[in-house]
Amino acid sequence: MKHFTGVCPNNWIYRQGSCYKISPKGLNWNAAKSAYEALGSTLAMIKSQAEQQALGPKITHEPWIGLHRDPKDKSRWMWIDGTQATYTHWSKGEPNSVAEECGQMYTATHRWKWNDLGCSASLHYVCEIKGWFEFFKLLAEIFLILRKRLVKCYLLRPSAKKTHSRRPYNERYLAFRLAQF
Ligand SMILES: [Ca+2]
Repeated sequence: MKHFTGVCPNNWIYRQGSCYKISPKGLNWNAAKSAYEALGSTLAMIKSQAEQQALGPKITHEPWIGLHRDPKDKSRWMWIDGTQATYTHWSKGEPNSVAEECGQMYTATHRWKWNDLGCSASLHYVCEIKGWFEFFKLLAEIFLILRKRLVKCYLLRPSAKKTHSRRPYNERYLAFRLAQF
């Protein structure tokens, strides 16, 4: 994906289809959560080992991530989009206190592992937005799904005596065309 250096705003980091930025100043977890929402970004959600490995080495300042304890069951962790955290990368012995309800990522000295921490602490934080490439890919997918449905309706219409040979939905072709951007 090295060709898509222009997919993120200036000074954001592009990794695995998303853009990330570490805030220049510290806030408590809830204030950090709100800080960039108006811009369409969220606190970073790290849902796979691949994402952790791609993002981890770029992390400084031991920032907040978009991880918090489930208010209905404090033993469980969830991401700010409401999904349960199935992949986790806790530091040894963490999470270590139900009073610590928010998640942060350590830096290189702790191999970018995670820690639970009281949400009122003032930390830098990592924001995430989807890269423009992902946005265009989503638009193209929606277009192809709609197109496929329209073609299907046309073929099923009883009065339609002729059918046209149409290019089948082809993911490889889509990927090829998107790579031309
Ligand atoms: Ca802790």
